[in-house]
Amino acid sequence: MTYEQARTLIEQTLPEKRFIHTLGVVETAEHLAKTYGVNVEQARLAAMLHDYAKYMDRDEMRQVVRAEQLDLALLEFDDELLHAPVGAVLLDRAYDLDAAVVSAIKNHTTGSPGMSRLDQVIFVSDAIEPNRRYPGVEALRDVAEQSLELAVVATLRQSIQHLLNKSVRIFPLTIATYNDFVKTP
Ligand code: DGI
Ligand code: FE
Ligand code: FE
Ligand code: FE
Repeated sequence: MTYEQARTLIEQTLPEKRFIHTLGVVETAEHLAKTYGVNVEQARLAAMLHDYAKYMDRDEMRQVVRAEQLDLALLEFDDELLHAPVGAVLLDRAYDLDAAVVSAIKNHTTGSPGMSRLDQVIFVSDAIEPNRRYPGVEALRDVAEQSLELAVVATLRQSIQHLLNKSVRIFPLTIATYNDFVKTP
């Protein structure tokens, strides 16, 4: 699948506000990929596709988790977690995509221990793209200019803190990713 094909698909699939967010992720992912020596074409494509399933029906997504034998633990946590792995598997089935791109889409919400540099670029770009506005986003943008790994840790710290403040359950993979990226002394 080419970037232009992906762009057409996403423009037709997502509402305008989410499409604008997506274009911001593409811009940031391209910049971070160039900065950290990650494949720019893969970064742009993964960024364009990352929220493909964001507005899919909840029960349809839960059905995909079962049918495609994704992690069943996903069904016990916030439905917001589903769009990443479900989008990845649906796109993988429907289009010819590099495994690296599929992985970056799959891991963009929770991260994953040992995730690739491409995965890291998409994970961080999703959090800091220019349309994002929340307390602390400027500090995250600064860290992302210094170190990709430290930006992953900082992004996880802010998102785990946000989840704690909301008193919602935290998906174990999110914590596992945090533990993996915070290096032991
Ligand atoms: O799809 P986006 O809005 O661009 O961003 P995203 O894919 O990072 O999704 C963020 C949403 O996922 C947000 O509503 C919080 C939720 N989320 C992320 N990690 C966890 C989580 N929710 C729970 N309950 N537990 C998590 O570990
Ligand atoms: Fe998302
Ligand atoms: Fe995210
Ligand atoms: Fe997103």
